[in-house]
Amino acid sequence: MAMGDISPNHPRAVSLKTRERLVKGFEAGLVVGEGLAAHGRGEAFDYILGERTTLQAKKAITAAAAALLSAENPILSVNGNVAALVPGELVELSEVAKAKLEVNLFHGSRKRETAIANQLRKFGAKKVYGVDPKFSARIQEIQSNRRRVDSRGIASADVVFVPLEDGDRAEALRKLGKFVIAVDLNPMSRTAEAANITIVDNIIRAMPLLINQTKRLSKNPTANVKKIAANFDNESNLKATLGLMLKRLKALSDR
Ligand code: PTJ
Repeated sequence: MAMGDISPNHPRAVSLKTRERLVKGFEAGLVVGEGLAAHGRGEAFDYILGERTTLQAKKAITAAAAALLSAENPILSVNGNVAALVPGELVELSEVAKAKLEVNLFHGSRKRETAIANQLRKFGAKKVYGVDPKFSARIQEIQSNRRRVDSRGIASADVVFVPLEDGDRAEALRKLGKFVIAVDLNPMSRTAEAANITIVDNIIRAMPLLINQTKRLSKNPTANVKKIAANFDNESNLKATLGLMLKRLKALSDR
């Protein structure tokens, strides 16, 4: 299907347009082939969720906004998929949460790092971390290319936002005492389990809500905001999300 051929009336228009954005990102050198596969896995979980933002996800979004606002050095980690899907939203969130944007890739490549940084700049980012070798640092506990971080960014961050993440990084960041916020449609992933706050929602739907919650909470007293982040229970929230998925599958199988 050629670009622009998707009718807004198509029953799967949002999903098709999201795929189109990723493919465009792949062709522009932002997304790796593996990123397309990762998106497919996300879609499968989203389908089970009913492609909607659950009450549990909304709670996690509010807690995530509170955690970002309570941080001293919050970082938004940017990979190829999110650079293609939500670049403008990442820039807006970085502004409202006063958080730095850092490019951090699993499938490392200087060329892609530069393309992603340029994409963020195109959407208004004034400063992008993770691309200047002068400030390159290493987190030994991480077993992938993601160990290469910016000394002014992830290395010294207290709160790290890691959307669409693979394997071991959330665990390693936790061991280093950092507060981790994940966005992952798979509530069973190691990242989802290791994070302090996991937003089980499609990044496409979650980002605008996260921006709004951050704007709203920024007007609240700091002590209240800190309490919201501290009171969030990730384990029970993930269990409730899995329960919802089961309930939905059961209802479908009983039809
Ligand atoms: O650009 P790079 O090199 O940093 O690589 C990025 C990918 C995504 C390829 C890399 O991080 C990876 O391989 O990730 P995984 O291990 O496939 O994990 C990605 C997780 O994100 C999976 O659990 C998916 O279910 C989930 N996911 C995929 N698309 C979405 C999503 N979650 C929320 N919204 C989505 N649109």
